[in-house]
Amino acid sequence: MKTKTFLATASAIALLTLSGVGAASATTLYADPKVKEPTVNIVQDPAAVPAQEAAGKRAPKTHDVVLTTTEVEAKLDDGTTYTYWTFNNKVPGPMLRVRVGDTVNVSMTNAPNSNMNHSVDFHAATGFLGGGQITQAEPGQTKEFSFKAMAPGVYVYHCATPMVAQHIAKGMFGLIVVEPEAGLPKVDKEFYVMQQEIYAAKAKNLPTAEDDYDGLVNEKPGYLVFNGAVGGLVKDKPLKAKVGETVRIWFGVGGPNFTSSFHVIGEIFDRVHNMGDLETTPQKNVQTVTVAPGGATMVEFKVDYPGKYALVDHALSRATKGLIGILEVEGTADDSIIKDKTGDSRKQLGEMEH
Ligand SMILES: [Cu+2]
Repeated sequence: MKTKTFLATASAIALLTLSGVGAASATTLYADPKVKEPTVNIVQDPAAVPAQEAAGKRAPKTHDVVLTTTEVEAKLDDGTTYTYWTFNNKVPGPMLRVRVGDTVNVSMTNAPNSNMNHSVDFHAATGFLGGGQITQAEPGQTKEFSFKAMAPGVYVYHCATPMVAQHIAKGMFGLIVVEPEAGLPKVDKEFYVMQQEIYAAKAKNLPTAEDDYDGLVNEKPGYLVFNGAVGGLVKDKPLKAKVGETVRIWFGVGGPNFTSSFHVIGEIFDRVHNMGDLETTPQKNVQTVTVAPGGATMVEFKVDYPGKYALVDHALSRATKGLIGILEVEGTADDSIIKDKTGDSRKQLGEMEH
């Protein structure tokens, strides 16, 4: 019954806000209460970053971006599934990469079996609510528009169908990088990580986490995660690098509400492009970077020592709700960088996985 109340209230709010297109229809609005099975793995691969172009100016290009909005049952935590709303069955949706001056053609289809309307708002686009005004799509509909990438930066895109906070919290967000005219310096490894809250709770002895409307409006999430699921970037898809490599993390916050204090335990960011700005000289030697909901950053560091590093929001109570990821670094240890003189390090590395 919790789901029914949640959706009904959400659609009532939808009628009062923005362009007013919320739920699809009364007959398809309410979720089937039967036990649901996971159908896909929604955890976005942190290595799924579009290849970097060679640095140097080039003529503008046109990019075709095809997005499908879906509603799928997937693993949220061990023994727990959840109904996600996604772009292309992944959380976050696909990372997109263009260069300033390029044109982006967006074709967004709302899957025919969706129960809700969906849409997309690109923070990199100017006008028409970033596309949100154009792309409101009922199940089965396709909406198309194009925009010019006018300003370099790393930007969030997200569903902009009321209740927008609900659509974001259920997984509908991603990043688009608009590279400066001359491109970006080469690095050895690039990763794509996004943070979100999930407002859901699991009833005792049930395998499915159900949406928690009161939690959503009062900003009390049941879960906080990187790339969609608890443990998604720990056991399922950790980040991997080798000693000596330069690592770049494209980090964004879908939110919808919580600001991240992004930190990698055991590392220092050599360079931080704060607030998604790719043109200003980066800040150097930063421990923790603040990233707003609907905001992003680019951080870079060289990995100097092997082992496991933990990606966290340094508001560390959130780690207890799932907000932790692992960067695994292979290579030869250099005792001059750090040295374990008591032998406790092995034991503690194991603990990081829980
Ligand atoms: Cu949506």
